[in-house]
Amino acid sequence: MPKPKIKRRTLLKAGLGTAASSMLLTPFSSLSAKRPGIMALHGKETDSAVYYEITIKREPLLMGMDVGYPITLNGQFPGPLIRLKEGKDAIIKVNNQLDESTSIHWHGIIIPYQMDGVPGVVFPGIDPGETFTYHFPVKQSGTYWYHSHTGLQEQLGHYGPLICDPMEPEPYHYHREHVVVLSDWTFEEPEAVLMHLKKWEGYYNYQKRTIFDLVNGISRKGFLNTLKTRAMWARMRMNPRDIADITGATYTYLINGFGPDENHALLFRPGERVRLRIINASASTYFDFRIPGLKMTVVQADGQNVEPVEVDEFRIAVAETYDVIVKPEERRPYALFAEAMDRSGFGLASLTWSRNMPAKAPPRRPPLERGMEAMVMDMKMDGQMDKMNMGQGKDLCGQCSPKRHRSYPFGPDAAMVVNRPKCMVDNPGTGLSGATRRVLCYADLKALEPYPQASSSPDKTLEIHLTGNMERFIWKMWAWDGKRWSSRFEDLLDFPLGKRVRIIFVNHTMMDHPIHLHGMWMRVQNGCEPFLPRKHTVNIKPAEKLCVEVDADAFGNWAFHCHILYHMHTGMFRVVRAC
Ligand SMILES: [Cu+2]
Repeated sequence: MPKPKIKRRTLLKAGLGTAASSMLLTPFSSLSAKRPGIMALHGKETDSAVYYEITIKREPLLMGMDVGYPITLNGQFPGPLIRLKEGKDAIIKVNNQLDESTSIHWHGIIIPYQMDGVPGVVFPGIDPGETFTYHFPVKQSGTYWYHSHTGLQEQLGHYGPLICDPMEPEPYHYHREHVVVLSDWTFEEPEAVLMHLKKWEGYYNYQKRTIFDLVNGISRKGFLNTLKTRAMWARMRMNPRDIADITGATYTYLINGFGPDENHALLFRPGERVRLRIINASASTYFDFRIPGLKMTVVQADGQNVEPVEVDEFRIAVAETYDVIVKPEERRPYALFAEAMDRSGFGLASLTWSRNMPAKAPPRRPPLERGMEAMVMDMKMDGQMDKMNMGQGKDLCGQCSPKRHRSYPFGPDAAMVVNRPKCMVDNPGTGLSGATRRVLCYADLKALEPYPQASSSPDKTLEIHLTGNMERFIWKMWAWDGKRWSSRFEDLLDFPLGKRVRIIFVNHTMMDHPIHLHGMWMRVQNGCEPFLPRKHTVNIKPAEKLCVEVDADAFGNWAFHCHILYHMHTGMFRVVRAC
């Protein structure tokens, strides 16, 4: 077992000594400068285009009280806010001053494939010292983001918010807006993080069960039941608390680049309607986002307008965005509280009327466990069949069932196989279902416009089976096209241009996976036909089947992958060919 490392929080408690000693090791005078948070990038605008320039570097920066070594964009971490205009071209010159290749991908933007920014798929990347100019028409509006698609650079801070301002007025009103970029930061090099994950799957999981949990379980559930449940988890070689691969053991959770101790303040005046554009730019963290004392009205998901829905909390998967409108009436600070899904830490900022009035974090909730809710009927584990009879959820995606395969070709790629996956669009996720407060789920997302030819049946159906082996840290996207299985990067997934493709996702793992399709929208089959919401990233829960439809309307090769950086990097990545 690797030695637990000293937690950053412990270091912080040691006070100035730590900061001072790191400063001695890194003699850079600029370090004392306070990070400004998210700043809008200044550019040039003409009648037909907006022009920006970005320079990418790696440089030391004071992160909280420690010195980090992030990738900066125009000297900022996270990168600056880029505002594009629907109807005008975007012309963005990118200078690479790193000593390695880099790239920028415009996440969620419908774009000519040559400008999509994925090295090895659509372009060779931007070499050190080189410049690449992105030039594309902006045909959409809403909240998005951008990030590196090279190696593990995203974990180093190579990301920022992106807003496309609409041509037409939006169907809701607000007095002011704030961008809220959620992310995860580690002082470890991302390559070291990946090495730790490969060597020992529980490396960052300090919330493993203790003997006290066992005694507790026995008194609640009885001796036999407790042992049975434990034996089941042990047979799957998993821990019920493996909710996230990487946890607060190494991560500091950030809002707009600021840690929970840094009192990042976003201002309001009582009575104002405030729009929050919430972006999950994490490499690996899902957040449960809430503002205790305030209802949030969700008006956009992944940059697309939805029928307003009032919630108390929502889970935001990696790479998703939600826009909410809140109306704080009282002269008091409200906590923007982004709790990591596994409860190992949180991001905190204040929505406040005065910078001197920071909000306090609400009480923490206990660590999550993958309950029986995630365990579906019969699962094949290491060749054994386990039968667990549980109620089936409502099947809102109806006809979208995968074929009943007699066997799967996954082999050691899959630690387990889910034979009867469940539709879960009306379930907000592990640990959130059954709550008395209102928590958003996909079934709540209703597009404002019906989609064209909603009733026409798909021209092609593709099953995407997500598999994982946590012990070996191998993650894959297996595709079944009705004739054959494929899982290799080189095997392109054919989307006939101009046709409608139905994708049925099946998650055979015990983790959530945020799957992102470049270049084309996915319409989620959530029971709201014909008002299905369009998304660029869809979360697939453990043992879930989720169905989406894609109109293959964009020529080119497109990346299609899990947006958990370390899953993508170790194999959960495919390429779609639309032609
Ligand atoms: Cu994944």
